[in-house]
Amino acid sequence: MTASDQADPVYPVPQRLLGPGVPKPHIASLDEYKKLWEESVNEPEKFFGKLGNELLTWSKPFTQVKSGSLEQGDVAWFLDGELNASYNCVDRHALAHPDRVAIIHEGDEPGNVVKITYRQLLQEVSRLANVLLSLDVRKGDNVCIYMPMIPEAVYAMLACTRIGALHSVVFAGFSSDSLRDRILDCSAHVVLTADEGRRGGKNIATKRIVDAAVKESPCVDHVLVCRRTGSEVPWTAPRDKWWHEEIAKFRPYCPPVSVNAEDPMFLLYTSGSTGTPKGVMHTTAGYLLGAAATQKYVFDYHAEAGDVHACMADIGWITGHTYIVYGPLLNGATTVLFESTPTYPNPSRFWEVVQKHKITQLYTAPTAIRALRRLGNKWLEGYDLSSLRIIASVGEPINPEAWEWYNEQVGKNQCAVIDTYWQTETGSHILTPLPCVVPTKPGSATFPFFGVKTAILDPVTGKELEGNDVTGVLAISQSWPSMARTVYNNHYRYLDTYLNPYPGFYFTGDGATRDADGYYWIRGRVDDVINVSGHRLSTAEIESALILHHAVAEAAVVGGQDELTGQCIHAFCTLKPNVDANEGLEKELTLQVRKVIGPFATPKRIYVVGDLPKTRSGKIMRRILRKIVNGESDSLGDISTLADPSVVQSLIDKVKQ
Ligand code: 6R9
Repeated sequence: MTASDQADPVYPVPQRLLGPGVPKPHIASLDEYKKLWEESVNEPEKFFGKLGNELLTWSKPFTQVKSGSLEQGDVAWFLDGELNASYNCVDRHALAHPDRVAIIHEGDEPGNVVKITYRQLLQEVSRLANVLLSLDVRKGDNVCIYMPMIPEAVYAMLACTRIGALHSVVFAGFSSDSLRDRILDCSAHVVLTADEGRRGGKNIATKRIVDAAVKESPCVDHVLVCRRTGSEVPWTAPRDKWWHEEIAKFRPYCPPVSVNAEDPMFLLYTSGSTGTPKGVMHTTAGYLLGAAATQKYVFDYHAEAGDVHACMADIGWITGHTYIVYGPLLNGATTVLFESTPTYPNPSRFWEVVQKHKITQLYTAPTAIRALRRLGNKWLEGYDLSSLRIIASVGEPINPEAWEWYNEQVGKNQCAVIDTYWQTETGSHILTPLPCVVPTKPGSATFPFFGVKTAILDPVTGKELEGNDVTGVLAISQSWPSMARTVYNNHYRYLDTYLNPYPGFYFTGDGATRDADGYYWIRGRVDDVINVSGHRLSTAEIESALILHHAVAEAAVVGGQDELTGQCIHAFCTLKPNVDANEGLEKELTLQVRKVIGPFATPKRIYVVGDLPKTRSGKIMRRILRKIVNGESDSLGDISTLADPSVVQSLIDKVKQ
């Protein structure tokens, strides 16, 4: 069964986005998108040569646009050009419009707002870059950043790239062990952190976690500590240094270091399906161009119109890198840095922030959307959300119910709803509607972005499935500027994970359908695809069916082993508040799946549970559920990255019942 077997509703672009009173869209018609996309994949040299000069400022112009190949794993873009990331994000805007607000910091406590102009940004980044130089950080060195969502975290990233150092931002929710592993893997000798973090009204012992990690990381010489809460923290002199004392020593200008287009820009560790986390490496020009172009076209960002862009992710993830920091700042934007949670001090927080800062683009994750939907519409009442034009989603498939709620309750049917599909490794969006031209289907990430030549492959033969109405694995058949170039110190693993599985293609690891209209539907990680008696089922599809039930808040589906059918379906559901798990509920939910998808999709077991295992960024860890249902609870691997590791035992107990 494919998505196109159902009559998927199609939502036209809201007329309001095309009319007066809103900025004229950068891409104005579907035909224009199609024409440009064709050019971008057929004549990438011409297309990206032009775009590279339009969106980036070069200290030495490039003469060659594209080189290398996916077959050889030696992809390069703009090979002989030189530039500086920090200059592109900061200086050129500080020169052109120094008083424009670059960052709005929305602190954890409502009302705790700080605005930083481009002039200030240049000064702060420069001071810190000078501090890094004084700590012996040089071009090509790796610097670890483990910080809360405060402006200094952004300064830290830009200070690194200003002097050609690589940042490795580690999400400040990781345990000290995970942090240690990431510090050791790239031999960082400087760690930037804060005394404490602050989130949802609680203090987080950031510096203590760093202390524990650094204790086992002999490579670290210096820990620079920013004062966030002012609480007493343990101190190890001379290793530890106060941020404010160090920056006071230096002038507020540091010349940017020109780097080669292909010089590494940053590392970002990401979990693979096996083994230790991989240090995904992005290089400078290609990454910057992907970030700049998607920010401009996918968010239809208009700095001149005073757009305010709010990406609610954490800077510790790729979404924060590309759409809080680099994409917006490259476009001279005003970007919101949100320190809190969607529900602190109450579930109106997002809407209060949208209203207060007149946000034009809102970017969040399906998990947040579902959580807010579950808490009820009353939390949106009375808030003026009319500044919004584009509301976007990322990180996992968005189920149509959550999509519709987002569209109706948040967008008031007047906004483009943008489901953006991409990965740490892709650097920037690869499948996404362009907001003012692509009619959307809830749950589909629609079409490829410029330069991305998508292919659906038969997972077994690797053969490309041509035409529409096909399902297989999603791959990309030629390089695009912002793709990751290697895994740090492990190019073999890079080839093995992404380029060797299907020679000549970049393999995403996701299953996908291209429906009868050419729309792409992400089916989840290939290892999340369940094959029951020869029927290929997407976990996302079953989850979507379950969530249609009035009692269900969230659902996670995994494949179990089954002697008869090969695999079978195990479904975990949490309920909406004030709904009780009555005796017949599990049966009702089974019927629900049968009704929505078909009898072949009948789950073998349905568990109504209190909570699901989630990462702190909100992704459901199906890997853990899969192990639990398959009797492998003794080899769950690292669960310290879960938002609440205690969930695991209750699930084990439940499955045993
Ligand atoms: C940006 C980000 C990547 C994986 C990816 C896929 C899933 C992301 C999605 C989506 C369906 C979307 N994913 N966006 N699935 N629809 N719009 O999340 O990067 O953390 O590396 O995760 O997330 O499975 O392969 P990352």
